[in-house]
Amino acid sequence: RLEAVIFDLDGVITDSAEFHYLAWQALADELGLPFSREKNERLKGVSRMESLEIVLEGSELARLPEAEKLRLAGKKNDHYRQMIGRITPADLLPGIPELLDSLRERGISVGLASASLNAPQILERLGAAHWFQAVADPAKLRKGKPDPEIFLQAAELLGVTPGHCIGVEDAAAGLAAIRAAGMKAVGIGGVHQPGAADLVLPSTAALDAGKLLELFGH
Ligand code: G16
Ligand code: MG
Repeated sequence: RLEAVIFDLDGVITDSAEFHYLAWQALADELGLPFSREKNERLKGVSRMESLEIVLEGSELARLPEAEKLRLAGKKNDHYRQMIGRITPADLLPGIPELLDSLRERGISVGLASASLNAPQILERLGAAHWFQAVADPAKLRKGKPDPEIFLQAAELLGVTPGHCIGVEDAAAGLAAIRAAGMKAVGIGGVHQPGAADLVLPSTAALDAGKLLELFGH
């Protein structure tokens, strides 16, 4: 029986990737480092400090002491927080409000498994916090996606068995995390390897409760 659906945030609930991109671009410009949309693709679903390592790659700044790196990550986050201050409920991706309403009507629990430390504020800005019974805390994790830890933490907070959950993700590392957690995986975006997910949909507009229930034979 399907008991819970656990969502990734960026790329599934809202498109915060664009703001992450602009914030990293601003930091790279300040540091005089090259940065591009191609490089930004590698940052999706990756933690802030791991993202910084990718941004600094190939530059002598990659050898800075940890305290300096934390300061640079903080600068990126200042840019990012300024940008997410402009998010409104209109930034929910297509079909998401309808899906979350329908899961609630059916008594299916909803959780969030985002690597972003800013996720609670983004849910507030989107007016979406009321749909989520649990939000995993990435600060409490030892390992990021593709490790299953974040999805398992969300399931535990919801009090559900992983085998009765579906995880929804746009990134390959996130789909790997869902499958390693023993959950059914739904991939958004249509660029996923065969076998990466139990169901792949081109966008959130194609996602509905009926398709999720079908994965459990309902
Ligand atoms: C998101 C983004 C990543 C970002 C990470 C950490 O993950 O996809 O690009 O680096 O969160 O964000 P923050 O700097 O706000 O803590 P997800 O898991 O929601 O796709
Ligand atoms: Mg994502």
